[in-house]
Amino acid sequence: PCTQAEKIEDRFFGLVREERNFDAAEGACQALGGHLASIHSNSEENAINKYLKHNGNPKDVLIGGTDRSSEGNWQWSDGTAFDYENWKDGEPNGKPGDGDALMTVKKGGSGNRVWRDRSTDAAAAFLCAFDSC
Ligand SMILES: [Ca+2]
Ligand SMILES: [Ca+2]
Repeated sequence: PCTQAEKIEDRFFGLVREERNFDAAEGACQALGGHLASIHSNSEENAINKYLKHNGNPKDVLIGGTDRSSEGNWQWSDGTAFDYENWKDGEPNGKPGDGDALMTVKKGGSGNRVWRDRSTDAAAAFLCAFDSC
């Protein structure tokens, strides 16, 4: 995906449209030298959403958030601070162990996206982020 990755702020983001579950997606991003994407601001998310829109705009896109190690304590797989969030109303709502992966999902036809917690077993397209390409 680095070949089609887009530079947004200081990182490169690459969408993979093959559907994988959380661990397989994180492994695939790591094999390419990155991690599943973390998102740290509204402006960054807006730019990411624009990129997704230009690349098929899958309904669900897995990114790197997980609360698997401590229910309700969300962390990014790249180790950066969980300092921004954009949950859909009523989310996260997974039962412990059953809603430990973060997906950004299309919100109506607006092109905006919001976040939902889903099972780490749920497969979806996924977004990797790289410090360099
Ligand atoms: Ca959870
Ligand atoms: Ca949920």
